[in-house]
Amino acid sequence: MKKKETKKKPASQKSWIRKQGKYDLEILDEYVYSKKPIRKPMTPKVYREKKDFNIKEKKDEWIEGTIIEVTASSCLVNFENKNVRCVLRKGLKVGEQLSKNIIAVGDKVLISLINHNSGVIEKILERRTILSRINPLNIKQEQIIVTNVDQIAILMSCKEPEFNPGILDRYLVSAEKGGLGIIIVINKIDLDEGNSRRKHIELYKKIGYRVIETSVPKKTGIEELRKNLIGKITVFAGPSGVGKSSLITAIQPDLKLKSKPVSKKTGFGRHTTVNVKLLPIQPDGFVVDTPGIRAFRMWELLPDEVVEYFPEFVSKRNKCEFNNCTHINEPDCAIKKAIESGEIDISRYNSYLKIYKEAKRKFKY
Ligand SMILES: Nc1nc2c(ncn2[C@@H]2O[C@H](COP(=O)(O)OP(=O)(O)OP(=O)(O)O)[C@@H](O)[C@H]2O)c(=O)[nH]1
Ligand SMILES: [Mg+2]
Ligand SMILES: [Zn+2]
Repeated sequence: MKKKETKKKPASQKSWIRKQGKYDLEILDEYVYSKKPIRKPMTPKVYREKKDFNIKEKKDEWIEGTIIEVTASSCLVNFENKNVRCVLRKGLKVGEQLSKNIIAVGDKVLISLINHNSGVIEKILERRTILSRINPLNIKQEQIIVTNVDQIAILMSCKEPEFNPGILDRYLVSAEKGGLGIIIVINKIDLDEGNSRRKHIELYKKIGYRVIETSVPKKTGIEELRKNLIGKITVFAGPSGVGKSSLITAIQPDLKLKSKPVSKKTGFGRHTTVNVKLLPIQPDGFVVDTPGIRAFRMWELLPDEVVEYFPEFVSKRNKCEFNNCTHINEPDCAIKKAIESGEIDISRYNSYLKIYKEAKRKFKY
């Protein structure tokens, strides 16, 4: 139940939101899928090399690995199913770009070994993709969450929390913008007695998305999902409580990720997962469990580009009467005609409208 608003709104909107305790949550919720390199990366001094390890540069002995975890003073690099704790050599470059010793989970690196369980990172290889968010401590800064992600598994549950097409569409737009492979996972099908998920599944399959139905207690769809993860880095995303951690644990039981029941009071999850790690799955591949997010806002999305991220709109938009058609009020709009003929679903169009208007509002400032 929503509490009745009693406090008076102060002059500054920001301070009001902060007082209400909403501010941090909203900023933290700002996930972004982007391929762009970071201009001004955060350079925590903890990443800086403290000692010189007196290892001669023997490039032919460098081993390629993947950073799976970053801690305060070092990081964990995985290669050939082994984990080695590594520190950074000074003045490292990311690809050809000098980026002051910044490393991130997902980075492909070349390391030289000191002994069987420790080493030094000699080189960070070019990043293929970057998944980032706004730095919660400095909203002008972008912060890397994980790099080199191949695909995203967007999880929605049938119930607890209720399936929400609007949120799913926001994740989809964001993933399309980042050029990631997409798997829609519909979890908790054991709770969906009336098979209400069917219409959603048909809609997204028709658009061309891969859709996998799963249930953790009934072990349905787990194998199918695992097959889709082999050889790739896959991020699991979706609102809190939909079962991301439970599903990853079902795929790879030795991971034993924490999960908590959704709150009876709010019907939402409890944001159980906090830090970002790459989790190795057998026989080959990694998954990333992310904290659930309640709200989802777009960042750096231009109003006119929104339509590009709705695949079923793309082939239609050139047939509009006006070539700068926004598909809202213009006459002879091919997208609106497609809604009338049933080719485009109204719920997808409503999502388009919401995201477009949001982008437009932001674009003004
Ligand atoms: N009935 C049913 N419950 C499930 C299923 N999958 C997960 N759950 C339950 O849903 C609750 C939340 O699961 P989590 O795995 O913690 O969800 P999460 O998405 O990781 O949540 P955050 O870490 O908060 O983002 C737990 O009580 C799970 O046991 C499922 O397929 N069916
Ligand atoms: Mg979790
Ligand atoms: Zn149009």
